[in-house]
Amino acid sequence: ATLTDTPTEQELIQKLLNAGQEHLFADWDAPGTNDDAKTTFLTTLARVDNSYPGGLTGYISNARKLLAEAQKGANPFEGLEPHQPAKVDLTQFDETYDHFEAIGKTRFDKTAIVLVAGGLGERLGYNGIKLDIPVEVTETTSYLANYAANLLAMEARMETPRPVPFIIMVSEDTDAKTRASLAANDYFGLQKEQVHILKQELVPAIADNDGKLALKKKYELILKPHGHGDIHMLLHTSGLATKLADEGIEHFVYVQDTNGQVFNALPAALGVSAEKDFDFNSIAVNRIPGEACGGLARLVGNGSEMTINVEYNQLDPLLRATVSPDGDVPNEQGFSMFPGNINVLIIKAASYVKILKETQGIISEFVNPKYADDAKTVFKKPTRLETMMQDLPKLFGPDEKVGVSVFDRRWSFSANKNNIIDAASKAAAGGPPESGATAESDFYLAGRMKLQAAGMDVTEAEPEMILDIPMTPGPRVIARPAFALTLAEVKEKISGGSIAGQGTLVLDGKDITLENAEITDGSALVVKACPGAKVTVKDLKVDNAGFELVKLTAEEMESADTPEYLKLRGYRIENRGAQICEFTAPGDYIVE
Ligand code: UGB
Repeated sequence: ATLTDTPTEQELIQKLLNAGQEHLFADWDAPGTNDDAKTTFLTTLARVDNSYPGGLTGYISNARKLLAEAQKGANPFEGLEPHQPAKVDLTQFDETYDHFEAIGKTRFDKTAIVLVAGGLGERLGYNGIKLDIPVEVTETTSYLANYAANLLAMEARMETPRPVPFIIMVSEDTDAKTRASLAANDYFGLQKEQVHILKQELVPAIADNDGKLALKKKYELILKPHGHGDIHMLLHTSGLATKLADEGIEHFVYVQDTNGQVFNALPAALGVSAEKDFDFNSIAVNRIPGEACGGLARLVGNGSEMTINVEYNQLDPLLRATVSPDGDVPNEQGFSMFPGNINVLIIKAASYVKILKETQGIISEFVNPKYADDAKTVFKKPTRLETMMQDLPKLFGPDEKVGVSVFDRRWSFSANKNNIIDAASKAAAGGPPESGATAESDFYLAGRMKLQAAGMDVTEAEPEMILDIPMTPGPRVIARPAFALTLAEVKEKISGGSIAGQGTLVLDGKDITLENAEITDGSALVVKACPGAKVTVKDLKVDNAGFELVKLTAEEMESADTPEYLKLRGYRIENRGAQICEFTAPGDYIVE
């Protein structure tokens, strides 16, 4: 390279030359030719150098180490046998559930929510950020709006309300659009100061076992995402984990970008974390064999044990080599042997801060190169180091307690991760489609589960196939977080009544009670009450044209005028005459 650069740039170049990266600076044009490209290249190198703890040379040496292990074919599970983890079973709405929920709801003022939203969602193929996709199209609420509403509802239930810290991890792919969405919607009612955006940087791809950084072309690195595990590093380097812990936060809760169910399980899961004093609590579901969701197991051997997520691509080989020669096969209930990780994690702040200080938040990186030769010396394409946020317990010692809280699958988890083609083939193979339609269908299902828990009579509509994806079209029930955050609250506010088929019920507001409401198939009732409006719906029979679920025609599926968020579910929902009762001034109201 022709070193016409600043001293810091020269230092960086020298550092990289010493680290075997001569190829980055070979064949440089003479000064005056392509100078802009050179500057951009050096700026990128400097940015990565700054963002990665240990800098680029640290990254290169970590890569060499991990690549050497991968080349040797080291089995990360050598000598380990999977056993059931410490579990709390919350799959039933029973006394245990009520017990933990009651504890959890007293913890909202000591909880921060961390949303990892740096992923582009390549499997979904949506042209925007996933947080902007509506989780439901009855009222069209985006994932981000839904998360924010849950935070506000948590605040409304605190003895002394305080803002729930909301940390959003973004990446170059999602940063601008996430900020734009927050700004355009006035932060969805949150205070700007309670929202903390942390940006993860991409990392350079690596071309070979010597850790040579891969070039797209002269003066341009290939950069790739480093995985959701970056959140730990960013909470450390930003100082935010320590700051929030100092301000009284006792638990950090990690959620993914498209899981509309997560806040259903949160109160009880927080209760488990608090009562069991878990340093790390993984929310889990009964896993379907072969599903793209890791298995949570207690790995015992080599003189120690550790409860950890075994990622979905590693689970079957581990089971085959140890406890299940047939691999990842269903048990009597049709589930996989180990609970499925849905990447909703609750981490105790005190232990977290300590571990972050000890490790700088670098969470157990791994590398997964695809080799072109048997000797494993050539890669098919450049690889990179990755991290997963659920790997944090790998850094724990024997004193840290890791546990698993198992919830009903559709109560706590239904993501929107797959495009309609892939979702249909997943469904055909007997697995969960995890698509736009199923995520919405499960959103309503959770609403129905709430009504049923309160004793309301719910008759489900027949399942339908939309674009070869099975979904249950109703009843479509939305119990907004403002209405109730816990099952206990739903039970207090709803008694008697029934809803059937494709009936719709939307409840939004803290002081709404429903006594003996009957919503017939296809009818709809929407009740919204502002703070201070006390609404009693009593002995009301709702029989109207309601909301209709209308499948998109082939033409509409093709048309550029159809919003993409409708195309990814294959239908829209139209108001044909729903009864909408909206109370915008404080007072006592009765709807009969
Ligand atoms: N994400 C980031 O913020 N940054 C990144 O660099 C990458 C992702 P995916 P994945 O619950 O179904 C996870 O890609 O990695 C965010 C668990 O590892 O949707 O295939 C991204 O925006 C797996 O054990 O998931 O699998 C999104 O919010 C299982 O639990 C989140 O990270 C699986 O999720 C997840 O990213 C699941």
